[in-house]
Amino acid sequence: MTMILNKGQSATVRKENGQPVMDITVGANWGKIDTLTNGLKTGVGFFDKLVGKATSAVGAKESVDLDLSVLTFDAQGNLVERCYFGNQRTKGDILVHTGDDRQGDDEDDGLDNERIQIRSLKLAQTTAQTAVIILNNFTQQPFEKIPYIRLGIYDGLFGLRDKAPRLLGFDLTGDKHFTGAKALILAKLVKTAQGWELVTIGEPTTDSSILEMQRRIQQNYL
Ligand SMILES: [Ca+2]
Ligand SMILES: [Ca+2]
Repeated sequence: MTMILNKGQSATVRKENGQPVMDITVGANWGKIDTLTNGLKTGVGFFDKLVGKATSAVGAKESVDLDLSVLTFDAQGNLVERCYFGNQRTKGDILVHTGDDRQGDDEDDGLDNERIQIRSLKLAQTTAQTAVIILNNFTQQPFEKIPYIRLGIYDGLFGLRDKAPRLLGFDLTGDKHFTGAKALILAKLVKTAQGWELVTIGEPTTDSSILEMQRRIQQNYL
């Protein structure tokens, strides 16, 4: 299932058998920016080509450092844990990050560049009431400059190279809702008496850091 993420949209997701989602993995796949294409669009002149700028730019790509993170909060809205590039394993390996990709793909390989496993059963035994999945851009290019950004939420725990059954897919490529955006609040898991409920959010933001996003979440999304 591929869902279009609209601003402010939220939908509760359950498995096909109606059970709430349990252990899940989230992933992000994205590409580098083709600087030659962008350079031509912004007007590399004939003289530039003669002196070799255009030639030297052939095959040159600009790195894009997207960062996938999961932040957990207690019932009072206090931060419990941050799983991100700087803290790849939280206590008890409840949240596990596959490692920081700081570049993006040269060519679309169809594989996620970063993934985070969420052990929901173990998470339920902590004070965490909400787990929020976010994506921000460390290198700060707006999303519309990035050739593709695809996100997935998978049913189960998977490493970076594992084939994973998708509960949800989100394709931000060319989506005008994300023009100018540099970050995204993707979805949240909310603890209920019946288990965790997955609620999509799809809110684009211009936040430049995980800390800014954390504050925004604490003010508006818990
Ligand atoms: Ca990264
Ligand atoms: Ca990839």
